[in-house]
Amino acid sequence: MERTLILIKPDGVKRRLSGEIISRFERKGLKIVALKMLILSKERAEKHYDVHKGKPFFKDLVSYITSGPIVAAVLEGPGAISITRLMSGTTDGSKAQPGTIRGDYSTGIEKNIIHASDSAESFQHEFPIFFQDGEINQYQCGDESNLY
Ligand code: 3AN
Repeated sequence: MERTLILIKPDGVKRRLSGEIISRFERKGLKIVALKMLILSKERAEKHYDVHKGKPFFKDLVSYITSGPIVAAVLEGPGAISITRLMSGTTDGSKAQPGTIRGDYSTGIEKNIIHASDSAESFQHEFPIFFQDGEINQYQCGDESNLY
């Protein structure tokens, strides 16, 4: 089954939106298989965002994502990667569709509430920055035959 990583960024946590965001994904039919709150070190943040190294916003991005607690989760379900991206909305909250997380809760490009892996390759790169393999919980939900 497909898995993806989401991060609720410091603005989302501090605005008390963690429960709301996780709830949206659960109601959609995705399953939480790992979940934690942490403050990211500069080193881990730079690793997570290494594709953006050298871009003008890289330093601010790292300093922002390390500025407070984040919530990291691994979500599982068919199409989990594209579903979480669609539900998150486009990067710039001022342009994201209403009904998406960024469209409903963000007005900017840096404080945009959520990160979601954009591909299976990104998930492979990002997952070990936040979790160990043993932290994945495999279990069945009673409604899976109605969902998949
Ligand atoms: P997404 O999170 O939608 O996949 P990416 O991967 O292009 O977007 O960018 C990663 C993060 O970098 C974004 N979530 C955003 O916080 C920040 N970012 C991207 N582009 C800019 C920009 N032009 N100015 C400031 N921050 C940016």
